Amino acid sequence: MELQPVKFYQTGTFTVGNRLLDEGERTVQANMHRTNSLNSGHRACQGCGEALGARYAIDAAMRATRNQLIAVNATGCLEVFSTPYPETSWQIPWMHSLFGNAAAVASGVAAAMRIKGRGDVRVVAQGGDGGTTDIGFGCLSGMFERNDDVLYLCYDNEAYMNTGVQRSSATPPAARTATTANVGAEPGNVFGTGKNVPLIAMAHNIPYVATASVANLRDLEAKVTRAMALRGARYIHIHVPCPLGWGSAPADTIRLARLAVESGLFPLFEAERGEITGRTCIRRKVPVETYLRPQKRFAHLFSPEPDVERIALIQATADRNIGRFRLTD
Ligand SMILES: Cc1ncc(C[n+]2csc(CCOP(=O)(O)OP(=O)(O)O)c2C)c(N)n1
Ligand code: SF4
Repeated sequence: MELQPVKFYQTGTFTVGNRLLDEGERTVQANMHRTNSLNSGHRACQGCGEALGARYAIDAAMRATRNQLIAVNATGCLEVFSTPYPETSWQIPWMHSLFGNAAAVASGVAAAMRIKGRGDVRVVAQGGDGGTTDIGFGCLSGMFERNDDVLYLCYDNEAYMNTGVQRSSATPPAARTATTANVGAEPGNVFGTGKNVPLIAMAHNIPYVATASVANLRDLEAKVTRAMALRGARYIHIHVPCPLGWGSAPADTIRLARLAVESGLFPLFEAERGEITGRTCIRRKVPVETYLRPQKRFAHLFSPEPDVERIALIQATADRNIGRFRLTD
């Protein structure tokens, strides 16, 4: 009988299975006593990166606060798929505010806790990239500027997914959405100047800013844990692939998240009080093409002919990130 070769599928990646790690290094999800804050039964699509990211982030925040946590949620997929009235998948005190004011509501909840002498109860706010980088941006900047004691988690799936994939200011260049050009010389999102909210958050000199990805869940947990050890305004921007909006296979969610990191398009870093304090180096740099190709939102870049010029522009963005954050040093 022919033997099947052993497949070291995890070699060279950051996703080492829990069973291969020492107990202390395992993810929260490996713990039988985890809070399971976002419980099963919700209505996220198969392979939803946002559901995965939220589950790990909030469970880690629960562990870090000994379960003394209140979450405020902006309108968006996470809110809609987890709480179709009168049901909820949340196992924690959880409030839905409006689309654009989660940061302000969370600031109010944190102030109320302080006045009540319950400074031990910690507050997180969470929302999608639309709710964060566009409509909620003013409230978020105010929360940063006042240094309110809130951790804000942005789940960046790079468009307004809940309402049918409209472009946001986090949508990458060339990506097709329901509100970008479908035809013409340059279909998809424009190559604008971009809007990098982690860097804008850093410019507020707040105690903690980080980027994270569902490609590296232990890193995400560590960053949430670090953030919860600090007081004041904190921000974590989490890259979460969306199979529906990206036109990708549900089984490819983690692979795409990893390719975004390893191409340099989504750099992982940490900053305290405006200064970079940590970064995750790329192990094996991949060309952006490897990341773009499996996603239908970028299909026009490869068919009928490869759009060499625009692919080169995207590669230049990745290379600029790699240089800026010294990701291959
Ligand atoms: C003031 C206001 N405008 C528009 C809407 C409709 N709306 C609800 S969710 C949503 C999109 C949310 O997108 P995003 O914040 O990126 O989160 P995602 O669904 O992608 O996770 C929109 C436009 C609303 N609820 N309130
Ligand atoms: S549309 Fe995207 S973000 Fe929304 S539930 Fe589906 S996969 Fe998740």
